[in-house]
Amino acid sequence: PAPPTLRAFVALAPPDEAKDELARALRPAYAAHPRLRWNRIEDWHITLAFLGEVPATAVPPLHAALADRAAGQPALRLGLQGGGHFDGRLLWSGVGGDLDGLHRLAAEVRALVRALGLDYRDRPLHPHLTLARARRDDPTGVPAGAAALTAFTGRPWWTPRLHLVGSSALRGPEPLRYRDLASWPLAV
Ligand code: 2AM
Repeated sequence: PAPPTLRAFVALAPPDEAKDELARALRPAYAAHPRLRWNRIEDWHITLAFLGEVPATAVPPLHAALADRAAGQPALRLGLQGGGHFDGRLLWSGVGGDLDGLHRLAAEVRALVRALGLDYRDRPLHPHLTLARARRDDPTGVPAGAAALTAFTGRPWWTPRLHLVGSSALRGPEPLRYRDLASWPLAV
């Protein structure tokens, strides 16, 4: 049998107040586009590095390296603002604030992941928070949602923690489900 692996990614999560503020702004879009596959608010995150399948043996050194990185990372001032879509299929909220700091942190996390020898192929970083995906037969919902988001600017926050998140391998009509595997406070 194949050795156990874990599908995981490293992410930041906005605090509840910031998520509530965006959820309130999205209410008309939720009502207008119930056929979109909306991500659960508990699952909202900003991905820094996608790790793919992580072998179980790599998990302890990964935890240690991420804990160490988080401890040396001053909290980042970020905010949710604007939004857009990828190919009319994926609706996202944009991220503003200390984007230089966000890019530096993501580059460092990606470097430590590579240094652990994890086999991973990542996309160029485009800081965003995925809100919804379109069903095949629903071409208008995502662009309409993106148009509704352009005027949104949320209140900024200090990023509290760095998260290692597991993604369920289940793929189907429902949105992917995520679960926090571990998280570490950023330095204050
Ligand atoms: P997305 O939100 O734009 O889909 C878990 O899949 C998280 O990792 C998602 O936030 C996803 O981005 C991100 N991710 C980055 N690179 C990925 C890849 N190559 N395959 C799947 N997800 C990836």
